[in-house]
Amino acid sequence: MVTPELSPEVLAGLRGRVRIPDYDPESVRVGQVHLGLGGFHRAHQAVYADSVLARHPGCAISAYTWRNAELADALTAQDGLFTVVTADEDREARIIGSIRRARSAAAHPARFAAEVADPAVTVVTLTVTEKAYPQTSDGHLDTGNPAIARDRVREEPGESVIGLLTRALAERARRTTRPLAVISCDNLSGNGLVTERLVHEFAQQHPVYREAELSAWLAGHVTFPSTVVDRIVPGPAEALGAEVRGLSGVRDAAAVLTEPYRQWIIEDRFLGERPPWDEAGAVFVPEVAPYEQLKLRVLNAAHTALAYPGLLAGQDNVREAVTDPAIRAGVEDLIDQEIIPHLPVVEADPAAYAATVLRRFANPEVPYSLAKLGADGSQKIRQRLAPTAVAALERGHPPHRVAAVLASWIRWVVHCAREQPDRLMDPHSAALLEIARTHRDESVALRILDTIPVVPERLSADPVFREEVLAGLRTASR
Ligand code: CS2
Repeated sequence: MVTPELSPEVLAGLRGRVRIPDYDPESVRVGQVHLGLGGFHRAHQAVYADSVLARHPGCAISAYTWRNAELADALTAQDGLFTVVTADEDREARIIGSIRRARSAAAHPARFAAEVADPAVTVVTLTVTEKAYPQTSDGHLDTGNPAIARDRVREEPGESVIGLLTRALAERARRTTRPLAVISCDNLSGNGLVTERLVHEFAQQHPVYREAELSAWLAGHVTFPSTVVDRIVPGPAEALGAEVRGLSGVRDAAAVLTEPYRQWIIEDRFLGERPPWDEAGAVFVPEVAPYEQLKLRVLNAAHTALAYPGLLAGQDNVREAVTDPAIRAGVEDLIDQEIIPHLPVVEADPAAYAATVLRRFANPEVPYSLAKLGADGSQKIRQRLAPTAVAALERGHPPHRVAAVLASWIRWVVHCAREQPDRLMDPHSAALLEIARTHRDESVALRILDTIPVVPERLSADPVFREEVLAGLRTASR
């Protein structure tokens, strides 16, 4: 017998086998536009929306991948339906119906802009990764970024996320006065503030939007709440398709596996309606900073600290790295000796939080790939580890554990340059490979510190920090 594809027609027949939407997906309306439709969005924001749609039928999502047309087509073929499998003992499978439309933004930029301009839309969410927010070392829009530079002089920008988003907001300004919230769900410190600043700067620098005084309009109609999102969602796994077929009896080309834990903290900064995601467990707070510092500086930093030693040891996923005694000891020392002592005051118990995080990393059901974790190191180190080193230096403590993480990333760059250049995934990979090929030993590290903005200048120019990075490289090579 041919296994049927997931579709609205088969949904009712799945009741009892898997959890299905408690509303009719075909009768809900889009109130949210999302950019960055990957596994994380499907297992996070889409689940929150799914949980509130029965009571709030205007909260469905129109989601855009950045370039991946294949995924958008696969979801469209399933009428937006997909399965989330939660990796706990009973492997719950739940069909999510909140994504009503899926397209690629690169292929449909005008459509994206028109949807953001729709007065029924009250919120735009983004999961576009750190590199989509190009910043100079002092936090301004990086006009040297090639996509930004080209978008700045295009009548209809769309090559960069910031350009496309600003274009969509300009369209909204022409169409409605209803307020909108743009919510970045990326692992950046002050993600709302960063998005707001970059969009305003783009609007001020683009000739048409400057003329239209878009920035002033934005100030009165669009807020950019900061958020902290947390859920470990490993990349696509081949075995998942077969598991979903076993659980629900249907084929699903967009199924996603996730750990049970999820968290969404959102700054309460809305001019209009606030999305009712709190009914699904999201928490609105006046200030996200304490949550953000804990999550970025402990969880994300530990992830990054595990990635490079693990990759260099030939490991495949984070569980292998966190259960390797030597690598684990290094991360525990980093957390205990440098991260926790230099955290700003947080309400939670950071040591208990860190212990939970390391347990989550060791979950055998969630094999998060080190290749994915190690990608975009230049962006991640800056966000996750640099603030700890800055705080340590301010108190006169040489941050040798953070420097050791930077050293392990540099060793990974050198390894890739020598043996597997394709494995270095980074917006700066061309420059990094070039440095690693044309410099020797310690001068590789110094050249990287001098030319690649992996840490703020406050660190890259600091003699103590530079010496610590070199010491980290020497220790590793002994
Ligand atoms: C990870 C994050 O890929 C990465 O760099 O550190 O995606 C992490 O899994 C999430 O932030 C967890 O919430």
